[in-house]
Amino acid sequence: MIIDKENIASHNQNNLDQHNLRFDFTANSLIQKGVDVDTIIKKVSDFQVAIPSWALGAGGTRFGRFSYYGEPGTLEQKIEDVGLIHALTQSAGAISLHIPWDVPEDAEKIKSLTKSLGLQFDAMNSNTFQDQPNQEHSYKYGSLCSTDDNARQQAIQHNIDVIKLGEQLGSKSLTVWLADGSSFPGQNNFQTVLKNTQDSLKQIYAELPEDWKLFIEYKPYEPYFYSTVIQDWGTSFMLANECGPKAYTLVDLGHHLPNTNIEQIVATLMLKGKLGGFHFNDSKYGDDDLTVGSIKPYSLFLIFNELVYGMENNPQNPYPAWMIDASHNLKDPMEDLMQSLEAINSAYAKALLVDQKALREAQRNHDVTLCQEILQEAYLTDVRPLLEKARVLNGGAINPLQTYRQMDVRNKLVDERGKHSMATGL
Ligand SMILES: [Mn+2]
Repeated sequence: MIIDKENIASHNQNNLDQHNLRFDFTANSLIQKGVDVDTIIKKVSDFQVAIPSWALGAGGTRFGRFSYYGEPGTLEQKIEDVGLIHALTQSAGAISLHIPWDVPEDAEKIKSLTKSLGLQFDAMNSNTFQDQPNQEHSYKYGSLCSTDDNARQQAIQHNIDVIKLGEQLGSKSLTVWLADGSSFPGQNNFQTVLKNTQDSLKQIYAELPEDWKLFIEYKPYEPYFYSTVIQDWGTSFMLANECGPKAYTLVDLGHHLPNTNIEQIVATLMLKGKLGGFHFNDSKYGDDDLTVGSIKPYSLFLIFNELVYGMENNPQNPYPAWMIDASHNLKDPMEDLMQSLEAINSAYAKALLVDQKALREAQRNHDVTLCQEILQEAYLTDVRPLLEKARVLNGGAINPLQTYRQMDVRNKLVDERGKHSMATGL
């Protein structure tokens, strides 16, 4: 199923008068305050977030998985789903593949399908956190950290294979999320598993093409409950430094203990030029993988405030790779992803509204009250009309979620794919 721009434009007609009213009010108010509204719209338009291939199927928990109908059963269908989201939102211009869940049978065919939908390939994701059928050596007790040389070598080779596959598709980065760890004190020798991991990552890094990046994720617990080898940003940062200039830390919002000051981590990494990528989601307690902005929208804004500052002031840091890494246990994944995209764009636009000059001045004057006022002034601005404008200018929907429902996309996909199609993934 493909949604063309004329179809979207005709749905936009119903919302156009309302949009124009709202936009004029917001834009005029901001222009009065000296805000360059056109630049903000342009920046929001340019901001593209990758959708991971595993996000289009129903997510599960340790207790089960409730399917919904019309799931994408093939890689082609997953790419088509991202294409639908991108057509409506104009802000999901990339897909991130997970290997081995999404090995393309014909790389060239997949490449041309992706291109025809206006999508690019984001980072490739390797998987050494589960055993595959017919796999020779088990990862039950670790992969890149393993004290079993055969298992470790197999995990290194898998990552190298993923790089090779990514090269065929035109991807430029590899994300390593390492689930290695231990569930009981004494199970692992901390120094041995860290040393093994460092050595494995260096071997993978050595196979990285010149124009590629290696992203190293971290996580304090889960799937193991006592320790993970790469538990925090500091460990990831250290490993990235050990590997070399093409290796970076990747921040996943859900991979922190409650109340961690993530915006400060972002600032530290960008100052050091080592923030490579970002995974968006939201959480209440742990790695809940909830819809972005559904629990802590103000935190998301504060994180974007540091990202915007870093993108403007830290030329030593490359432009980060953006991806949504959420799980959809209850909602239609496509609806959920559109809500996440809206929250991301909203936090970004609000961060762009922060009066950086006034904030610097207030900080210099130790005017703590004013510092807070400046942040709140930006945060409390309703930026939705600006996001609508950014979409409309690119042929997207004024209201993507409403348009998706009016077009009855899900039911059409059920007709096309059947009720009980299943997406690969956890
Ligand atoms: Mn992640």
